Amino acid sequence: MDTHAAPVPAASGAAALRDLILRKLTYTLGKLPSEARDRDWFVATAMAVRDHITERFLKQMQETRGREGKHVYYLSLEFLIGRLLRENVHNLGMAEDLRAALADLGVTPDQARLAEPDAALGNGGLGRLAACFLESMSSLSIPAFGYGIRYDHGLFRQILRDGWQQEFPEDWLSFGNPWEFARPEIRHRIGFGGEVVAEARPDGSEKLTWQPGEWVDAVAYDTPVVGWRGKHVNLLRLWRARAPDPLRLDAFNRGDHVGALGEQVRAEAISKVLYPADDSPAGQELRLRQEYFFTSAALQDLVRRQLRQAGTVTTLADRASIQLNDTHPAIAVAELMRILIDEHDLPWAEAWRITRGAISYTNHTLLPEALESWPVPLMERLLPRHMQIIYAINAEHLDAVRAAHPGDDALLASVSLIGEDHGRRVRMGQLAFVGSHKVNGVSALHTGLMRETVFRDLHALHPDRIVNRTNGISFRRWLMQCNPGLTSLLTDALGPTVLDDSMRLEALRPFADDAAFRGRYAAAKRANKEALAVLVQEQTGVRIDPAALFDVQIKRIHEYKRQLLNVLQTVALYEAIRAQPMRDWTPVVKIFSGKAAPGYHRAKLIIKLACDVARTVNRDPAVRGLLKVVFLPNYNVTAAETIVPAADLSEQISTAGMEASGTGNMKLALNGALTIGTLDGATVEMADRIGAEHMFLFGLSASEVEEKRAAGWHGAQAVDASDTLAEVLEAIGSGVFSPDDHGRYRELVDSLRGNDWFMVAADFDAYVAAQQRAAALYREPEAWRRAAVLNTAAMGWFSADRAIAEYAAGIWGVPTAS
Ligand code: 26W
Repeated sequence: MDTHAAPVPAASGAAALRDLILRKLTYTLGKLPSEARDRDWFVATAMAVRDHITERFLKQMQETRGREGKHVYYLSLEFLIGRLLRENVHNLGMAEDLRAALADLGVTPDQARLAEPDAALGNGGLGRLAACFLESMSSLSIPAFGYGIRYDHGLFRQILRDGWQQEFPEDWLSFGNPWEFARPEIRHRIGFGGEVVAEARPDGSEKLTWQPGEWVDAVAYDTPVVGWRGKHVNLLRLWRARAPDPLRLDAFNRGDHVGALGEQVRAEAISKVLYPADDSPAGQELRLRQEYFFTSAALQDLVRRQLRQAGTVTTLADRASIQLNDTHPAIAVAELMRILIDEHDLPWAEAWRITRGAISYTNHTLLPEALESWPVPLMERLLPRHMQIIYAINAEHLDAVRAAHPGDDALLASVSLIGEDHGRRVRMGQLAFVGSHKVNGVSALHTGLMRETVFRDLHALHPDRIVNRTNGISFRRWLMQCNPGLTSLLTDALGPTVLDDSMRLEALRPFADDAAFRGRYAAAKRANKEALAVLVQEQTGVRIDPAALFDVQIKRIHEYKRQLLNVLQTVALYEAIRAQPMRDWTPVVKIFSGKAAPGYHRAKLIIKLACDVARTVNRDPAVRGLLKVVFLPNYNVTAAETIVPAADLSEQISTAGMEASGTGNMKLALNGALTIGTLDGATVEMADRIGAEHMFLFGLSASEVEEKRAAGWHGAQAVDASDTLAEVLEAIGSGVFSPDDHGRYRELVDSLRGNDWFMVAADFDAYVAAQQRAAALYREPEAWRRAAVLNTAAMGWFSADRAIAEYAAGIWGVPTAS
C-alpha cells in the first residue's frame, strides 16, 4: 500500500453532504431517518462535518511533515467552548450546503443545532478566553495545541428554586461527543506521592530520581479546531484520567468487589468534574492533582513531539512556546525542570534556560483570595521531587536578590516562592513569574496594577518581564454567527473584507450619520430583541416588550462585579415610578443572568434578592409597561449567544481596579449595546476607542477606590448623603421584597452601611445619574442608534485575532499567516 497516499476526500456539495449525513445516521448511529430524533440528526451532522475538518487536518499534516515550525501550547484548566456545530460549519463555509442537505432530509438546521449540548468545561471569562484564543490561533494558521482536562461533568446546571440557586450535575457527554477522537494509544503515565531516591553517579555526583507511590494514566481525546475560512486546523487535546490497572483481580477474586475498584475510582476522580469556584482557591488536594495531572501530561506530550521532530530536548525553547493560562498549570515550571534534569540528564543551568525560554504566564486576577498557593506539607507529600526543585529554584532566585540588595530581608520575604503568612505555602504566581520569560496582564489598567501591587517587588527586579496583552474576542462567534442580521448589514455596507479584517469596521463610522442605515441597524436589533423575548418567556414565563430598553448584566455573580448595585438602582427606579406614575418614563427591562459559586453565600443571596425584586415588580400593576425584571437561569455560552445581540445597555459596573479585563463588555459593544460602566479593565480602552461621549461612564476610579479604602471609608457616609439610597436600603432591609422573611437582607444592607468594600454605596448616586442619562438618550432613538453604530465601528481592535497576533509577535516568537 502507498503510505503517502492523500486522505480520501469527503465529497463536497449539498447532495454529497446529504448522503454523508445519511450514512452516518445509518451505519454509525444505526437508525432509520424515520426514527431519528433531533439529537441523532445533530450527531450524524456533526460527524459529517468532522469528516471535512479531518480531511483538511490530515492534508495539512502531510504537507508540513518534517517542516514543523514552532508550536504554541496553550495550557488551561478551562475551555468554555459552548456549541461547535455552527462555528465549524461557518468557518468551513458550509452553511448553505448544510441547509440544503438537511432540507432534503426534512430537517431544519436549527433542529440539529439546538440538540447540541453546551460544552461548559470552564467557569467564566478565563475559560471562554481560552476557547476564543484557540479559534484565533487556527484562523491565523499558528500551529498550536490546547491542553486541558476532559471533565465528565462541566460547570453545574443552575436551577432557581423560589429564587435560590441550586446546582445540578451537567452531563454533556451522555449522548457521546461527535467532535472528538479518542486516542487510547496516546497515553502518559502521571505519578503522585512516593519518594525521591539518591544514587551516586560514576563521577561521584548525586542523581535524584522520583519514585512515585501512585500512578494515573492520562489518555488523550482530540477535538479539531478549524479556523476561519477553513485555512488551518489545530487540536484541542483534553486528558482523561484512567487507572493503569483498573481492576485489581487479586482483590476481586478474594471477594472484595468494591475494594478491587478502589484504585480506579481514585484515579478517575481527577477528570470527573470541573471545580465550580470562580475567583476563590479550592484548596483541596483533588484540585492540585488535577493541575499536576494535565500539566504533566501536556509536557510529556510536547517533549515527546520535540524528540520525534528534533531528536534532542536542547532546542525545545526554539520549537515550543508554553503559555500558562493563569497559575493553574504553574507547576509546569518544576515539572519541565524535572523532565529535563532527571529524565534527560541536562545540567541545571541549561534546563533552566530552556524552561524560562519556553514558558510564559498570563495573570487573570488580582483578587488576593484567588491567588493560588499550596501548603508545603501537601506538596511534599504529593510531589516530593517538585518540592525539591522549587526549593532549588528559590535558593538561586533569592541568592540573586541578596546579591543585588544585601540586607533587605523584607524584599526577600516578599519575592520568595515560599510564603510564610498562613503556614508555609508555595506561591504559584511567584513560581510562574520566576519561571517565565514574559508575564502578561489582560488589559492596560490590570497590567499596571500588577506592576504596582501583587508583583511589585518582582517587577522591580525584572522590569522587562511584565507586558500587557489586552484581551480580545472571536468575531466569528460573537458577531458573525450569533448576529447574522447585523453581519449582513456590515458586509452590505463595507464589503466582505470586513469578515477577514476586523479593523475594517472603522469604515462604518460615516454610516452613523446615514438615517437609512441606522434604520436597518435598528431593525436588526429589534429582530434580535424579539428572539430574546421569546427565550425569556419560555424560561421565566415573563413577557417583555421588545420596544423597551433591554438593560443587560450577564456574568458570574460576584460582589466585585456589583450586580447588587444594579438591583439597588432597579429598586430606586421602581419606587420612583410608583411615586410619580404619570411621568414620562423610559420603559426598561432589567435582565440578569449568571451563576454563583456553590459555596458563595453572599452571591447566592444577591441572586435571591434579584428574584425577589423581580417577583414584586413584575406583578405590580403600578409599573406595568414601564419596568420588568428577569433573572434568566442557567447562563452559559449558548444563552449568551441570544442575549448579546439583543442588548441595548451593557452593564460593566465592577468596582474600579477589580475586573482584570472583562470580555462580555467587548461582545456587547460590538453588537451595538451602549456601555454603562466604570473605568475598569478593558472598558478603559474601549472608551479610548469608542469615545466616552458614546458611553455612560460613572463612579470612582481605581486610584480613588484605593484612597477611599486607605482613608477608612464607611458606606454610612453615602447613605446619609443620599435620600434615594437611604430609602432603597430601608425598603430592602425591612423586608418589602421578602415578606416571608423580613430579616433576609439585613446583613447585606448592613455591609453597605459598614465598610462597603466594593464601593456600592459610594458609587450609588453616580450610577443612578448614569442610568438617567441612558434612559434619556433612549428616548431619542436616532441619537441612540447613532451611538450604537459608532460603538460597533470602534470595536475592531478588540478581536482575539489582534490579541493573538500580539502574543505571537512579542511573547511566542511565531509568525502569523496574515
Ligand atoms: C483558584 C481559583 C480561581 C479560579 C479561576 C482563581 C481565579 C480564576 C480566574 C482567574 C477567574 C477569571 O476567570 N478571571 C477573568 O479572566 C478574564 C479573561 O482574562 C477577564 O476578562 C476577567 O476580567 C477576569 O475576571
